[in-house]
Amino acid sequence: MALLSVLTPVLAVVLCLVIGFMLVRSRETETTSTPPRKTEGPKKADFRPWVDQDLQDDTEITAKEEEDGDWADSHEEEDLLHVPYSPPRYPEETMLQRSKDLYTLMNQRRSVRFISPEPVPREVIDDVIRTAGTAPSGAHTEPWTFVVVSDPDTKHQIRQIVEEEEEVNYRQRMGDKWVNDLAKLKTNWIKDYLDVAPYLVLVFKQTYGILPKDKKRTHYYNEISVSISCGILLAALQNVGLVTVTSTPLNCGPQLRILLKRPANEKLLILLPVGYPASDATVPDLKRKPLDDIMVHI
Ligand code: IYR
Repeated sequence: MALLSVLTPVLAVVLCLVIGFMLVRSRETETTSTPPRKTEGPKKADFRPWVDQDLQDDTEITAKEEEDGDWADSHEEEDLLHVPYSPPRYPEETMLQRSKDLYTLMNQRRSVRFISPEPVPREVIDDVIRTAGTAPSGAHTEPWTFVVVSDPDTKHQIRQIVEEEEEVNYRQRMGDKWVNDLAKLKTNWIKDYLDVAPYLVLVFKQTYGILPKDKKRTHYYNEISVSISCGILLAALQNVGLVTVTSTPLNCGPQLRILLKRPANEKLLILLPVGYPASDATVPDLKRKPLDDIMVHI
């Protein structure tokens, strides 16, 4: 009996420890285990990090680092003046004409893989990039960097990186289904245009901004913002009669970022070779979906 009364507090402590340990374990599994997928995202067996996480380039920025970083508050930035805004208003007839003219122009846009080496005026490229920079962005953070490359050596190094990775992509990473889906486009890992095009524009999304004193600034919706700016860039190129192909070289982002000496907060979103179309350029005879297939009017 005496032994039992001595052991009771010991047993109580042991019991508390066991319950506490079990609680901590169950919390850990809740936070670390992935939630069940509702949609048909890649199954565990299909998980291909080089495809699914290609844009993440998280080699240098870990979530931990982001949490620990010194983030700026918006009140630390200046107050913003609001000014009157009155863009031109057109008569309906003019609106209709303009809507048709822009559609006709944009409907002529094609992804072109055969680009002429003919030089393109630098000022035109500057204006095209300026135009891309007019895109809206989350909290007006303008989270884009357009790296314009005309230096032949750098273009060649870009080509070497891209072709080396793309060969592995086509032969192994992309898988048979993807490669078969692309067969009709007659693409492969040989990318002459990376040497030939007078300009390569590598568009980087800034995953966060860097303010004075190394404070970090949140770049809300940075990928959507930069994607919109790319759309405007494509329209601006079409407007001046230049061509490009929206290439997204899988698994090349980190190497290209380092080659171009871009900081770790920047991740490659798209690579655009830019120039006039080659005189013998061809494109696949693709058709676009009719309006009824792309628009729902309620
Ligand atoms: N990035 C490769 C493969 C490729 C992928 C898609 I999706 C395309 O629409 C076209 C090509 C390449 O550039 O060849």
